[in-house]
Amino acid sequence: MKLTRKVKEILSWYESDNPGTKANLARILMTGKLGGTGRMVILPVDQGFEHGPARSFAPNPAAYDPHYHFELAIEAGLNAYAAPLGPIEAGAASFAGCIPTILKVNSSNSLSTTKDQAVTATVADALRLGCSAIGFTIYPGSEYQFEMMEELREMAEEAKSVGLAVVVWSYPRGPMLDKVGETALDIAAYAAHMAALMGAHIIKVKPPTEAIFLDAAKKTYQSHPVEVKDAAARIAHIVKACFNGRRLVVFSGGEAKGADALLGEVRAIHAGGGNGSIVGRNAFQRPKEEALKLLADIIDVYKTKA
Ligand code: FBP
Repeated sequence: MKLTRKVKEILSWYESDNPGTKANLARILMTGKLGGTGRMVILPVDQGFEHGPARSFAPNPAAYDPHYHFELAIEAGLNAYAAPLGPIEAGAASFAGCIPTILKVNSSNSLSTTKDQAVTATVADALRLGCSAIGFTIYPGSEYQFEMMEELREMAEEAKSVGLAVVVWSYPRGPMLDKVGETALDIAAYAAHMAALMGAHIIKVKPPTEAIFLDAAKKTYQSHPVEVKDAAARIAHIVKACFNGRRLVVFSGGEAKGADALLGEVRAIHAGGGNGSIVGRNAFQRPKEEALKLLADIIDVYKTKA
């Protein structure tokens, strides 16, 4: 496979990585209908852990079957499929080599009263299952944020040493953050930046709102304003926080919503220079044909020249 100039350029940003990690990043970037463009659409299916089986899969019961998600990601021409250990194991032989996989190595659940995650898989699992990357969530702002960051440091070091890429879900939450704070622009940029500081190859955050939450940051945002009303400008601000665009950043889809609303967000991500979307519920909670149509529309947005 010949890498495109764009993918070669992206790989050059990761100056310390070994050939194995670069090959795995290239695999993700070169797969699917967006292969070679530097943009990505990834299917994440860890919501069974995060929200429970019925909330995740009852809207589209076919999605109770782990093979369904591999098939959806492959048929839609996505770049990668991310999931915890069990679902990746459940399709490992049937789909070996069909699509890059990201093993989600920590998970939370809705029965927990603390903002923390358990480590539920290992780097050895990722290698055994032929994954291209590990995926790890941190909760900046939680009472356990520093332990989570230390766990990430250990797992990222190990993953990189054996040639895997590292994808970090950076989701601010914890005692000082209310719902507005969790997705405020300054907080989202801070969370994305911390993931970059921790050595993430791919950073995943929620699309930011126009709120500025931290009192300490308000003065700076007043003297150096961001066009907060413009969704593309907000995305561009997050991209800047990720080493001025030297790290890949993708944005999550969130709860199931109308196709127009989701496509509006995708257009803003595209216009703001984000690298793509990681869309779970909005994909697998729709009937398959509808999901394939929506994913094709998302891919079309990313295919157009910025
Ligand atoms: P969605 O597109 O379904 O939002 O998936 C993205 C994701 O990051 C999942 O990986 C994760 O399970 C979920 O969001 C967590 O969402 P929340 O923290 O809002 O419950």
